[in-house]
This record gives sequence, structure tokens and C-alpha cells, in this order.
Amino acid sequence: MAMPIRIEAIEAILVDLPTIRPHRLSMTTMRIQTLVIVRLRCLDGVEGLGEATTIGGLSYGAESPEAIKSAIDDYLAPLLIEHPVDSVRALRALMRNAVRGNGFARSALETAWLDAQGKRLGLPLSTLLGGALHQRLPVAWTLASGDTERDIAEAEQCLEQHRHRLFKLKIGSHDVADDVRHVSAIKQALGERAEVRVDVNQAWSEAQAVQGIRALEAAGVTLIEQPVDARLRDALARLSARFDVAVMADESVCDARDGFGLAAAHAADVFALKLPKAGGPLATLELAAIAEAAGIGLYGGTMLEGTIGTAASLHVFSTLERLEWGTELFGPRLLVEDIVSCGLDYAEFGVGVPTGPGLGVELDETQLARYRRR
Ligand code: MUC
Ligand code: MG
Repeated sequence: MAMPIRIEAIEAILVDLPTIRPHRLSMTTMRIQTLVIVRLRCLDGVEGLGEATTIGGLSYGAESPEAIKSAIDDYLAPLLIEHPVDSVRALRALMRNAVRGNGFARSALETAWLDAQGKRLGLPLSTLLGGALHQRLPVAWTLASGDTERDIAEAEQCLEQHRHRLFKLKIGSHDVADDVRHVSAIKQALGERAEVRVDVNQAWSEAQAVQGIRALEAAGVTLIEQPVDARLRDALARLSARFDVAVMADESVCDARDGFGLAAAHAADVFALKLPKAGGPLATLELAAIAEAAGIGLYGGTMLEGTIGTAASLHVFSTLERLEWGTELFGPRLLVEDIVSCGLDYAEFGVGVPTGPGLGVELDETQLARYRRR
């Protein structure tokens, strides 16, 4: 009998890349993005890549880039090294049984395994997940410069260049009335040429949300993302029931269990899927299945990852029959530099799903050496 192929080495690398402009969210302003890149080497010489990237250190979630690296280096890598590579489900069960939480770290490792397996078999990651239903996906852009006129100019440029026509505005760091003025001005300037959505990143109380959503709905906004604290499920349900405009859960919904709870409580119209939140590609598809069963809309979210994490999301989202709200997989475009040798195919308001084996992207070693944290 042939000897099973085993995992030989795992490395987690912090990569600090500048953003093209300050990116202002309700909880932080980003000037750099820190990618956590995973290299998983197998004894047959195949290497898989994964990414576990969060937003603004500890301002979005409970795992910082440094903690993700430590979870991988100090706990998950010792668990997985010498483990056979034949079953991703076995690897996933091993990680889930030994490590609580830390979904970002587990997601990067599961992705790296799938990349390695795809390269080994000569198949794209989407094929390993059952097959792509879409070759290209629509991509929204986030306007978050903090300045209304600058956001309008940025949106106009996106429209002119056929880059994006879906815009998500980051609000919640000002008074509700100021945010409403900002969003309304942008929507008015763009008119029917663009769709405008907002992400509050949990910043509002329920009373503020009632006031804000009422005004934004009247201004023509089509989607309200995470208006209140992630744990306020009942408030989210009341807001979803009260307004016609679609309400989306992001921080409130990580994996299938969260999704089941929100669906049972009729708490949201749309779920934002993100691989790291769910704890990996397979867990993301489980959450999508809950949403589909409950008639909840789907959106392909981002943690503002670089090309590796974005490619992983593209493969996963390409296998979903319904993705009514499109995606926001623009992360690489927010970064000045990249660490892959060939970027993703952004054109005509969308992005192509890579077709090469595994993730279909290659590291640029020179760029990696230049930007990795020392
Ligand atoms: C979030 O909360 O959705 C997605 C786009 C963006 O600009 O920030 C993220 C995070
Ligand atoms: Mg969000």
C-alpha cells in the first residue's frame, strides 16, 4: 500500500501593506492592512496557501493578526504536522476538536489544504467544492474616505472605468443626521447609475437605527448592514420587520449555528458570508445552506483580504446558486502593493473566478520578502 502523503511544515507570515487611502470605518481608520499568510508544505513537495486577515487589529473581531499567527504557530501547526492530507474533513474535525474559536486561523489552514489538494490533482478549488456555477461575480466598492465630495469623485471614477456600480458606504462614526446627509448627497449625485448601501458596523442603538434607517430608506439606500451590536438579535429582528429596506447581518452571523438562530428569529433579510468568520470554506457553505433553506438572501463579504484570501472567497462563492446581493471582493484593490505574481481579473463591474489549480494564484517571493513583518 502507498504511504499516505503527510503535512510537513506550516508557516504563518504577517504582511503589512499600505492602503491606497485611509479607509474609515465606524470603529477604526485603516492606513495599512495586515495579511496573515499561511504556507502549508506537504511531503510530496506541494505547497498550499491560505490567508487569515482581519480588519484594524482587534477592532472588528476577537482575533488580532498576531493572535492568529500564534494560534497557528503554537497550537494548530503542531497538531497538523505529520497528519495525512487525504481528507479535509478529518483535518477540520481535528482542528475543531482541539481548538475553540479561532475561526480565522482554522479558515486559513483549511484553505491552504484545499489549495494544496487542488494543485496536487490539477483542479480549481471550486471544483473540489462541487463545481463553479459562475465564472464571474459582481463586486461592490466601499466608499470610506471620510469626505463626501471625495467619495463622490471616487464613485464617479469607478463608474467611468466600469469598475464598480454597487457602493457600500461606511457610516456610524458621526451623528445619525450627519451620516444621513453624507449618504443622501452621494446617492443624489449618483442617481440611478449606481446602487448605494450602508454598513454601520454595529455603531447604532436601536433608537438611532430607527431614525437612521427611516431616513436612508427614503433616500433610496437598498441595504442596511449590521446597524446594531452583533449580540442584539431581537433588535435586529425588530428593525428587519419594521422597514422594507433589506437589513443584513454581518458581525451577528459567523457560522451555521448563528445563521440558524437568526433565521429562526426572523432577524435579518440577508447574511454576509465571510470565510474567516465561518471558520473556513466548508463552514461558509454550511451557513449558505441555512440561508437558502430559510429564504434569506446572500452576500459575498470580505475582511479586506489580499489576493490569496479573495481568491479563496471567489472559489467558494462561485459554487452558490443564488448570491442575490453580489460580492464586495475588492480587497486587493484597496492595497497599494500585492504579494502575488499575477492579480485577479477585475473588469466590467466584476471579477473572474480563477481557473488554475487550487486557488489559481502564486506568491511573488520578492514582494513577500519586502513586505513581511520582521
Ligand atoms: C465589513 O464590516 O463588512 C467590508 C468592506 C469594507 O470596506 O470593510 C469590510 C468589513
Ligand atoms: Mg460589514
